Amino acid sequence: MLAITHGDADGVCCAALFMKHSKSTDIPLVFTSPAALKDTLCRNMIKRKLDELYIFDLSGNKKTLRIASAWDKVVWIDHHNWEPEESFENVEIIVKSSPSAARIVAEYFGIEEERLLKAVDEVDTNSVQSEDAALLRNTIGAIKWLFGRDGKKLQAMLGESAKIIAEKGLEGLQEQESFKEMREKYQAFVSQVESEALEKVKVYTLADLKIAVYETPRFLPVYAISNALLRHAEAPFDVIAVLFHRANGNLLSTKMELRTHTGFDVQRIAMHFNGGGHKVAAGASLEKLLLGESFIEELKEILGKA
Ligand SMILES: [Mn+2]
Repeated sequence: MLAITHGDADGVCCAALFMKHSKSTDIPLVFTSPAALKDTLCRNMIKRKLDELYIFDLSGNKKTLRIASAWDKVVWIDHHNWEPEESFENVEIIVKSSPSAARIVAEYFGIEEERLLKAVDEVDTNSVQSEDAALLRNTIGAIKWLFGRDGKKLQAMLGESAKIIAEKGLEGLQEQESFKEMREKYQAFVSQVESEALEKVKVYTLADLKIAVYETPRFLPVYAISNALLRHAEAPFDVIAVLFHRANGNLLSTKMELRTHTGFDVQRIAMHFNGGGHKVAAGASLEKLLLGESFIEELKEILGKA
């Protein structure tokens, strides 16, 4: 058996709920992203029985669906905006609209965890109000920030947080000493990100749309940038584009994250770059360097506005 889930707070909660359902925290678990799902599936087929596969909070496509269908039994639960192109008798796909994928996972397995679900709904829709939601967001944010460059450690720490939530709920996350320290460091970093975002963002106007573009080579939490930009003199923004530029040897790439303050459909833009997600939060991974200026040029064409 194998469970593959998204490497974010929602994905971690899906894993925790699945552990509760399985009455075991000892489940082979892999965290990944929609863009890396094909490789994650392939890598994890080797020397495995291919009996049962669970996929949570990750959108699929024709190829990943076909690869997943090699397992005897597949349960795929997601809340992103996509539709399976093919159906397989051994693959059960539950894709529907929901504030979090965790909420659909809980419903599917019949698990009552309203406190956790409320928190994860707030985090995944970037409308954090409660202390529970802030705790969840800051714990997973801290893990991704501290261990993002060390794949193995990141997997282990995300897995550890899922176990703690499964066993002790959000209180477990609150009490764990090592997590407390991580959250404190992370919160200091986030305040710094917020002031930098306000300083370094570039603002464009395309017809009646306000676009904010932030480019960076570092890992930064997108929600912090988006929230900080609410305080910008030109806010609210219809499109917030965060372009993460990466260099791997000679290979340059850009990870694009799109958000909106106004409910503008940013998924449409992401899809143009072969990405996806939700209408108000979407992204794409590009195997080339895409600078802010070029993004704006392409955006003009996409939106049909000169
Ligand atoms: Mn999600």
